[in-house]
Amino acid sequence: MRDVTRLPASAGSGRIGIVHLGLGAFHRAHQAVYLERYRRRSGDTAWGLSSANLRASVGLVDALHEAGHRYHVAEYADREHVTIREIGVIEETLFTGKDPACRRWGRDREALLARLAAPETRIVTLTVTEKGYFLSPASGRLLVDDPLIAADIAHPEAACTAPGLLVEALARRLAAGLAPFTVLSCDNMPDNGRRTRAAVVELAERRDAALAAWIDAEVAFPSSMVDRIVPAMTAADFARLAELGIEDPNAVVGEAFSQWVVEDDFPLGRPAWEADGVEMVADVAPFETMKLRMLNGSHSLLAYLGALDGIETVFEAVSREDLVALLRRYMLDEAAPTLAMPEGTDLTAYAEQLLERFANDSLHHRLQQIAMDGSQKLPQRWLHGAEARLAAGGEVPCTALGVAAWIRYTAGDDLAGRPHAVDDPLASRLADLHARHGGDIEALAAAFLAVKDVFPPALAAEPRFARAVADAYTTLTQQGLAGALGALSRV
Ligand code: NAI
Ligand code: CS2
Repeated sequence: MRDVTRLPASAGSGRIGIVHLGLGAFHRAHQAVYLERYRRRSGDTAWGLSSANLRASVGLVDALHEAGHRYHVAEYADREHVTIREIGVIEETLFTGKDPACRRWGRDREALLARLAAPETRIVTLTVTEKGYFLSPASGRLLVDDPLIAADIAHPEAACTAPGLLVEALARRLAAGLAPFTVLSCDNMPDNGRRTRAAVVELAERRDAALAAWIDAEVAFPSSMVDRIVPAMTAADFARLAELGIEDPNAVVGEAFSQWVVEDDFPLGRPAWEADGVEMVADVAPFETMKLRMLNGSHSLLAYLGALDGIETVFEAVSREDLVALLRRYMLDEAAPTLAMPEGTDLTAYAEQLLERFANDSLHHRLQQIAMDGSQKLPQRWLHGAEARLAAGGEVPCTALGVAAWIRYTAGDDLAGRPHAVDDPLASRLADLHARHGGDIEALAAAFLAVKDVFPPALAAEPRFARAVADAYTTLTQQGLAGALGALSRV
């Protein structure tokens, strides 16, 4: 490492203006970093963060508390250049999930609800993963039969889901005559503001129609596009940081690149963070769709195809020419034509920039991490684009190969029979489909395409797509990854 820049943390203030739900790696390396930059530049300390986990892990919540909420973010441009930032904007960490020590839910639930209902809280941000909204990925409707949502409907004051906590907090604000906070989703979902609104309003409707109407009319749910590759930490990451003198169990590592495009709709105000790199726009949808289909769509192709061939990381995957050729073709021929971008957007340059970012050899971004929750990710990454491309008379062979790889991946082992965990809310339902149709590829593909929470009905009913997926599955399982990519390059 030749070039190490170290930036000390801003001073804590004890003041909290933003509550965050989902204290994971990404929050620590993205939203907290923008706020840190803002505070260092402006000196404004009104926007401290209270960050909560509603699920794993209580360990991180308590470790950050012990560390005075200070931690480090290492931003790697490449192997030689890293910026190490200490972060001081988190003022409080809370845990409302199931405490492994006492096996009880909701250790800090009341503290979190009080924080959400406090007049100083003006913004609530979320990174609770796609499944944390409890929406059908394909339709965007609330999963009212999910046991946790059912529990939040039955006992709203003891809410355990993100939508449930937001509804309860907003009800308390309404009762106290306080204006509502702005809700800003920072998860990789299309129209993430509109979707979050749908989850919260639909849940509120089950409780009180007047509350639901107030939320729908008064609460701002701006959408945002978030981008920074922040893989889960590995032992090697901690060891590399230790070599630089950073012994911090709460540290996170990410790429130097970072982007945040936000719809400017904050009735109670917001940090003036434009000068710190946040892009404030009127409509985020084109940027969000571009990022989901090009970046995340490529990631998911690498994840399922690579994992089936025993490849471990994104970097290893893009060291293979045939996989890079697949990504270029997917991005330029299948994703880009479906995007309606503002004048002057160069999607070819964007695709090349993504390939460079994937080739960052300082990141150990495991394909298994990206492969997680495929049922929640596929619609926005591949399927809506494929539907549009087919409707316009185009072909989607790369997407069909990706879908075939995802189906094969959910069987729970790779092409050489090595087992892997399938971490997905629909895992057992998908395993059942394999058990029922495993020997009959056409029936298996048809059964997967009939999963309505994943596949849009028009795409599932498109015979060209069903044929392409079944054919790709056959090639992939009979000829392996190289064979399938070779066959694809000839059509
Ligand atoms: P992580 O594994 O470090 O953290 C996951 C967070 O989600 C934790 O706070 C966990 O408690 C919470 N969570 C998981 N399931 C939940 C549920 N059902 N209800 C409530 N909370 C739940 O993951 P990381 O890296 O922080 O990513 C989280 C999300 O951030 C992603 O799913 C994605 O939407 C978004 N994101 C992540 C990027 C990355 O590179 N890591 C980049 C862009 C967006
Ligand atoms: C990845 C993303 O885990 C995944 O599914 O595709 O989290 C990706 O790293 C980010 O969206 C990059 O901004």
